Amino acid sequence: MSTPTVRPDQVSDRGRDASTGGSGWDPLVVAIAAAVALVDVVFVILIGEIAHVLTVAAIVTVVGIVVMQRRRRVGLGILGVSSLLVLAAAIPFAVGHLGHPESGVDWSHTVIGLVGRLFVVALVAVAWRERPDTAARPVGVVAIGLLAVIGTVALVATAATSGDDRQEGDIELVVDATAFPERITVASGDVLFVDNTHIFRHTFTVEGTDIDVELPALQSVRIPIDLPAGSYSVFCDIPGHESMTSVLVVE
Ligand SMILES: [Cu+2]
Repeated sequence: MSTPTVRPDQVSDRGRDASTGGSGWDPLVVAIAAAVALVDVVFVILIGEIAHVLTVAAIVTVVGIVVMQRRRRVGLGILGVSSLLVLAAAIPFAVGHLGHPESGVDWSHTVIGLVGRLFVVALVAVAWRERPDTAARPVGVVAIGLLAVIGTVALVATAATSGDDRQEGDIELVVDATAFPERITVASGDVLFVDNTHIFRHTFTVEGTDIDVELPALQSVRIPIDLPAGSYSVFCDIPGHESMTSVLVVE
C-alpha cells in the first residue's frame, strides 16, 4: 500500500489559515503598508497632532501586520479594508495638495499616501488569491522607484520655487503655524508681505473678494490689498485648517 505524497507547497504552517500557506506577495504587502504608516507617523509628528486619524490608521496597519503572522487572511483583510477606508477619507484633503509639489512635505505625503495605499489594496487582492508571485520582485522595484521619483519631484519643485522679496512699505505678516493673527490692519492699497515659515502650504483667502492666494511652504508672497475700507473675514482654504481665520481691517 503506497503512502500519499505531499508536496512542500501543500504543507500548511501551524497557526496560519488552514486554507492558505502564504504567498511571495505577502512581504511586499507588509513592506509597503509599513512604509505608508511610517510616513503618516512622521507627518502627524510634524504637524504636532498625535491624536490624528492617521495615527489610528498607522496603529491599524501594525495590528494588520501582526495578525497576518497568525491569521494570514484576516491580517490581509485588515490591511486591505483599512487602506480603502483611509483612501476614501483622504481624497477631499488630497485633491488640493496634488497641484502643489512646491510645498514638498504636503505633496510627497499626499502622493505617497495615495499611491502606497493603492498598491496595498491591489497587492492584498493578488496575495489573497495567491496568484503566482514571480512578479513580486519587479513590482517591489517599481514601488521603490516610484518612491524615489516622488521624493525627487518634491525636492526639485521645492528648491525651484522662490518667493517674493519684501519691499519698502510692505506690511509683514508671519505665518509660523496653523494660525493667523486674530486681526490684520492695513490701509487700502497697502501690500501684505506674507511670510509662510511653516513647512506646510496655506492659503490667504479673503471672503467675498478675489483675494485667494497660495502660500507655498517656507515661501513669502506679496499680496496687494486693493479693497474698500471695511472688515473682511480671512481664512485658509485647506481642509483641516479651519482654525486659520482672521479679520482683515482695511482703513
Ligand atoms: Cu492653512
